[in-house]
Amino acid sequence: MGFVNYEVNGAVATITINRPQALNALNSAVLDELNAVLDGIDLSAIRAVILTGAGDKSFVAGADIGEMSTLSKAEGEAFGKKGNDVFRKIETLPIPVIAAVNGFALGGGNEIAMSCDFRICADTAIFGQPEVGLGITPGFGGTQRLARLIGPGMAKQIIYTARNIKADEALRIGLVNQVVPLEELLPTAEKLAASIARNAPIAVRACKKAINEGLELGMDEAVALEAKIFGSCFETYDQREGMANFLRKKDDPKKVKVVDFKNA
Ligand code: CO8
Repeated sequence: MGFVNYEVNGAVATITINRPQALNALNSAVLDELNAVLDGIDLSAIRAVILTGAGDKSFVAGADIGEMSTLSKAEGEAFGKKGNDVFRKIETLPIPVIAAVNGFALGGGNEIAMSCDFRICADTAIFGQPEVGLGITPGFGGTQRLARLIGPGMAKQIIYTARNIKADEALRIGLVNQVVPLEELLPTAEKLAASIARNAPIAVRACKKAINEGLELGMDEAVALEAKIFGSCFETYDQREGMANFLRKKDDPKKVKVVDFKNA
């Protein structure tokens, strides 16, 4: 595919938005390809995904302003829905997705990063929602996810002022989890992904579901959902073997081994 690269290394897949001549801006073709790549992930083998941008300047510099400039109201709404559908697919992918933000994450770029499970970024990264300066609202989930992620007061300030945010501030306000030098970004993301992939996939997926779906509920319903998901882990190979391994280690430390979880 032309605009989106997909690479697999063991149980970790890396998706790279590859349109560096436009700072990886998202036009319809990029969104269509990304959608197809997400549909093609082999969920029986892949346990974590890294999402990044090509080049060392930009993660994603937003939705394509040229493509949007002449849209009608109906076309604007349809374009917003197209992006939202793809980003929701990322958010609800059964396995974790880590955004490795390697530069500009503006508008749709910040929005796609926020649809990932969490974000790490290069010290050169710049975040922002510049839409009001272009006469539009954030339309790929920004008004919703930024407020949920960093709180409505800070989200409103960032969105209304359209100001850019550097990596250190992004870390301070909880938009990203970690800042590293640019050259260490992908190795750090790969290490994180590998450490996730080593754990029981059944349990990791269940945690993602419990956190994402629980956040939509009141606390009584949320803890009931947690109990149900917790219960669903029992009688699985991964639960039986994970716990048996702990008990064997306790019995005899020489019996320490890495559990070969099977997602079963
Ligand atoms: N769309 C289209 N092309 C872009 C975009 C973009 N968002 N960003 C950069 N490019 C292109 C430039 O036009 C330029 O192309 P060319 O070489 O052909 O002139 C190339 O990328 C390189 O960009 P610059 O020369 O501008 O590079 P600089 O280093 O000077 O500046 C910036 C980098 C600061 C990132 C600058 O490019 C910029 O401000 N880009 C726009 C950022 C922006 O405003 N993004 C938000 C867009 S709106 C959005 O994302 C809304 C999402 C919701 C949509 C809802 C739909 C209804």
